[in-house]
Amino acid sequence: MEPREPAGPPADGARLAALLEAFRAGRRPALARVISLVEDERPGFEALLDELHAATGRAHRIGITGPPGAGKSTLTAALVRRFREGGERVGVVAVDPTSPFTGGALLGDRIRMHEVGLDDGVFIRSMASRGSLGGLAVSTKEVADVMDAFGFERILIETVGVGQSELEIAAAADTTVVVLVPESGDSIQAMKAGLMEIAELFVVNKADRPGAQRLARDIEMMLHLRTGGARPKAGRRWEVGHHGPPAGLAAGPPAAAAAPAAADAAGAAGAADSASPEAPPGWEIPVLQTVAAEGKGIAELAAALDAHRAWLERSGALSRKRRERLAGRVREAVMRTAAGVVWRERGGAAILEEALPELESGRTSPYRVAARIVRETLG
Ligand SMILES: Nc1nc2c(ncn2[C@@H]2O[C@H](COP(=O)(O)OP(=O)(O)O)[C@@H](O)[C@H]2O)c(=O)[nH]1
Ligand SMILES: [Mg+2]
Repeated sequence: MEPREPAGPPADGARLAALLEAFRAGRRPALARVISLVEDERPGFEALLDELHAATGRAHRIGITGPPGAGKSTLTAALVRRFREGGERVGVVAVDPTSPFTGGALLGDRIRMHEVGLDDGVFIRSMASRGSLGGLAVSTKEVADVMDAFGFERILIETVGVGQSELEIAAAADTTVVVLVPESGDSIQAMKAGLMEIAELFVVNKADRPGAQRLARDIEMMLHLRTGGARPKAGRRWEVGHHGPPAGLAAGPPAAAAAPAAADAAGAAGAADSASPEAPPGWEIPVLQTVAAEGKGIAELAAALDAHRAWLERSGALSRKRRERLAGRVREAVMRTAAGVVWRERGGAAILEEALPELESGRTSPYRVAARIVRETLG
């Protein structure tokens, strides 16, 4: 685990400039400090992100998700070793809702255990997920941006997938890996949790246990069912066969019309892409088997990750994902700014306070009060 930086006094311009200089010089304490500022959304964090933005966009962002205990951390550690052997520098963001710090610390220990001394090419940050049972912390994506700007070639984002924020995970990563284990009902759980929707790579881990083969077959069958008939979902690209897109892809209504919520969350670009008559060949989702604890299947997984990355570039999907990500950042920044204006700068909190008795007695509704606050602060 990297030590968490103490919050310190509010960052002024000169302090931020010095911090940026140290960051750009590749100093790890500066990286840790910038991550903390961003994670805690401390004053100046948006200015920092603004400064770093031009240096982002090079890293391969890999999301690793799945149920608790599936071996995500073990797999992450194994991948880190693999990438390090290849001379790549790796940033890890571990979002563990069950125990944010011990979870990350465990992962850190697991990676360190196998390393001789301190490896400067690995940086691990553990984060708490905020206000939900799993998924991503609010600022996970920005922390990944910071690591990207620092120069890590791979960024691994480990999250528990429990059916809360699949689209968020998928949006944060270039490549989303779903890890399952041969425990009973896992494939059914995956369907329920929506993990099937976001997987670009399946890993059946704990392949040393009975049932791994069957689970892998079940997943393959489900994938086949999905790709056999229906047209691709909004923002997703399933295998489209050997002869170009299925008829439904070109002829059907825009995907956004069928799934407005999903399209909205993932960005509208997916819908536009689905409607394109010249859709690139699809990505055939591989189902791999690993024994992460013994490093088995990791080379194949790394190769599949590279293949997916190459496909992303070839097909144009990478630039689409990046476009969606950038648009998402803008929306989030607008929300943050607007909330600041409403609640702090223009007295929205006072209007709310004043309305509480009326609200309580039922003379007004939360929606009327909200409308009044927006009108009087932003209108
Ligand atoms: N038998 C077996 N156990 C594994 C394998 N990979 C991980 N484990 C064990 O499964 C447990 C949970 O692993 P962990 O990586 O913490 O899972 P996470 O909650 O998904 O991050 C640990 O005790 C691991 O040692 C594997 O391939 N085979
Ligand atoms: Mg874990």
